[in-house]
Amino acid sequence: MPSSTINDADRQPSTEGSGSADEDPLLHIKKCLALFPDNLGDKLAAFKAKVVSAESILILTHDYPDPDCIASAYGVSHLLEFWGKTNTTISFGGFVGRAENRAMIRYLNINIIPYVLLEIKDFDCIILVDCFPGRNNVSLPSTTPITAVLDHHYVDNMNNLPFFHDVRCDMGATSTIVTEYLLKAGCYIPTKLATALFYGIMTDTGDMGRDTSIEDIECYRILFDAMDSRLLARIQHPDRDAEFFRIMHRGVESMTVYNNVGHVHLGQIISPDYVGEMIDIFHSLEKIEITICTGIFKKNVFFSIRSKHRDEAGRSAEAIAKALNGGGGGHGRAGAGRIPFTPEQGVTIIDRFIAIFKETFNIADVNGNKIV
Ligand SMILES: [Mn+2]
Repeated sequence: MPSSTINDADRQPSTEGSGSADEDPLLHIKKCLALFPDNLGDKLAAFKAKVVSAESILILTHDYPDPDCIASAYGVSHLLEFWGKTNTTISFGGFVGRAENRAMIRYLNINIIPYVLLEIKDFDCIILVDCFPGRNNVSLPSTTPITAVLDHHYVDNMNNLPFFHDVRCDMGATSTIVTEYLLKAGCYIPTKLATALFYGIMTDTGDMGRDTSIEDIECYRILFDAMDSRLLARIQHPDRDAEFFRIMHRGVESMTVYNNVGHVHLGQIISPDYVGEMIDIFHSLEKIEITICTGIFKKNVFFSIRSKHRDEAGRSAEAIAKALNGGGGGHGRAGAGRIPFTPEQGVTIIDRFIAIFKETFNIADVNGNKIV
């Protein structure tokens, strides 16, 4: 294992004028480590102590995974391998619908086993990444003992939890926390992993445009030097199936604007991650401040919220979901949730959802205008 933490062999020659020939090549990383939390070493040691004696390790992400959780799981499995643990399995509930995320898994050769094919009792160590036990986006019985959790979503109460946890809601991505662990551990980050973690930070922060901390930016810079930008471009611009355009068409026809709040309803979708994909496109509509996107998948309303300038997306997602007996949350500029409904509620659920979000955003008396 090389001692360098970045992939020097694949690094492009720097065009920057800074730095002399004998400058320490790891100087930037050393500076970056100084920005990381003082207790990072303790956290890393505590995490290692919890997992290193396990026989069989499961790394689980949230259902319908996004690049941040896929990269985080991939990074944790690499760190475990660095510590001599080769018996790890990465898994998630649901499936990957979004073309970019499928491309990421394919081009980076990330080995993922669907949750339905696993026997939980086969594992003596379960690590959750980018999610927290008990949330409605994790496919795991509530009684299953958890070993460790790495996450950046807000959690109400973290007192007296029986598992290791590093939950930092001021981080834009769990990939940042995992990158810090890899750097602190002195673990080599190969090109493909660097590409994955870079893409994880990039997507969760909307290209560094929202919910970004100084640590996200520093990790992003380090990973930029170590990743493969051509590979990243292939992931970002995958071929799409016709269903993508049919769903987008329905979104355009449905989009309704209430003052500066836009709502897009995608109808029945073949995968819940279309909601997160489409909202980022529609949120670019001029004069829009807040965008809400909904879609129906397997008797659930899946929804996402984006906010351009006000840090209220996650809080609003949580409040709206709660009012309709679902679950939701997120960050300042991006939130999401899921609301289960019965067949009897089926015809009215979207109308009720609209009434609740109009109340939440103080537009209850505003009539909407379609964009087409
Ligand atoms: Mn995330």
